Amino acid sequence: TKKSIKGFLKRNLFVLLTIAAVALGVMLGFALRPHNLTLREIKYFAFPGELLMRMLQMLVLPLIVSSLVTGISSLDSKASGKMGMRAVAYYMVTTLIAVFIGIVIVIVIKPGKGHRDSPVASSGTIEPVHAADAFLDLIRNMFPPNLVEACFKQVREFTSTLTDSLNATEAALAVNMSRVLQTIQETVVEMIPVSGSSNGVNALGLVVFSMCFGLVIGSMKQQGQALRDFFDCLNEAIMRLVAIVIWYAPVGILFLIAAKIVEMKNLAEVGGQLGMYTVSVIVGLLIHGLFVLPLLYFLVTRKNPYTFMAGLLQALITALGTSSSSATLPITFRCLEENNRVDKRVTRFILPVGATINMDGTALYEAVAAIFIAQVNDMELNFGQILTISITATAASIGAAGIPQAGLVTMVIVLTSVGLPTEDITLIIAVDWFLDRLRTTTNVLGDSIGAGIVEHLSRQELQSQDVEVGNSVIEE
Ligand code: DAS
Repeated sequence: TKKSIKGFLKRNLFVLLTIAAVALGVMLGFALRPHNLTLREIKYFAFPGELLMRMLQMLVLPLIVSSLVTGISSLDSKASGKMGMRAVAYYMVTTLIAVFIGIVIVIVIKPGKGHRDSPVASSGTIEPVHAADAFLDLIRNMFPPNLVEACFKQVREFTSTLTDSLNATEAALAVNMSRVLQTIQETVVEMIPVSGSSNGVNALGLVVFSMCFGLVIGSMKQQGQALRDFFDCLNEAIMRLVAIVIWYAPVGILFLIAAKIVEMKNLAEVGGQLGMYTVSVIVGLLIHGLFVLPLLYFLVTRKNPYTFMAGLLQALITALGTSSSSATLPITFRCLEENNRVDKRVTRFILPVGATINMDGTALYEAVAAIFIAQVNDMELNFGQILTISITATAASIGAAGIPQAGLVTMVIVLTSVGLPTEDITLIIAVDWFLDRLRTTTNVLGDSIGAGIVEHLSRQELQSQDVEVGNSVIEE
């Protein structure tokens, strides 16, 4: 048995470390709270966590492109079309179920009835820059969350240093060129907002481009082989980097969680309506994540959903720690491929799309929040308005980027659609950081279960592809 315990520890080392990190983070956070750290001290303390976020974000961009291109180009267009349809059907069905659960719960619990609470103020003072900040910036910049932005910035800085050694005409040219590069950089950054610095927009454009690119390469047969190999190799290399980052993940998660606990407002302040609203969202997410999705998985595959979910534990905890489904994507890939042995052709195709558009947790939360705000304003919603909320909540979840608190921004769509005051978003800001973590975890769970379901439904196409190409493109 000593041997089997050792074997268990070895197999589950990272999961155990990650769970230990969460526990330690919570303890450390509560132990430090009474010390009333300044904002600056908290920022330093959070630094190891911030680095993890940046490392993961850094990997996301090449990961999305390479996985989608290889995933799609390795399937024939008929197979990828079928698989895509199944994924979209799954996304729609599960998102609508999530919205439905949210609506039922918020109508039953009625968190917004009674006297209106005043919103719990959120803090935020700006402090001057110190030498230590500059140093941390240096390390921070070693991990650019957006590789493309980083490339352009580099070239631009290089051209502007060149200008010193040139004559007037050349210098003018170089300055022009530098301007052009800056414009390109800004445009590209707008288009590819996987970075934590840009806010709001999502990676949809990138996903669409990569899918089209993959389809085209796939149709090029032999001619496209070089590109297929290139992206396949790129994907493999990125996944190896992920395997390294995974060693650091428990440390990062520990500090992400501890720092958040240190800086959060006194929870005793969150009572009354806001407390009930929080409970409503949590109950909804739990029902969806622990019962509905597993049931769906079981009904389709006839396999144990909780075993499947156990394999995802690390990704789920990373989602909890980072509040970002796109930052979690590298870990989600690893969990599905390594632990749950989901076919790589499925994960490569389905996961990047799911992380971008499929957000069950966000949809549920949007519906609950909108109806909560209506209740607070004593506004009776009729059936048509509730229907409008379910449609716009779905749209808002598709439109939300996989970055922290993106759902709070897209809330505006839902509120305006039924004439609710958008400034009432301030009512729910105080607890949003917390609910964001939970809904992100639900989002990642939904994407992963979706990959499992689509794999099961597509086994025929996958098998016939195996026979056709001898499965040479992607081998284990
Ligand atoms: N935090 C987001 C996510 O990454 C979405 C949201 O804010 O709802 O899934």
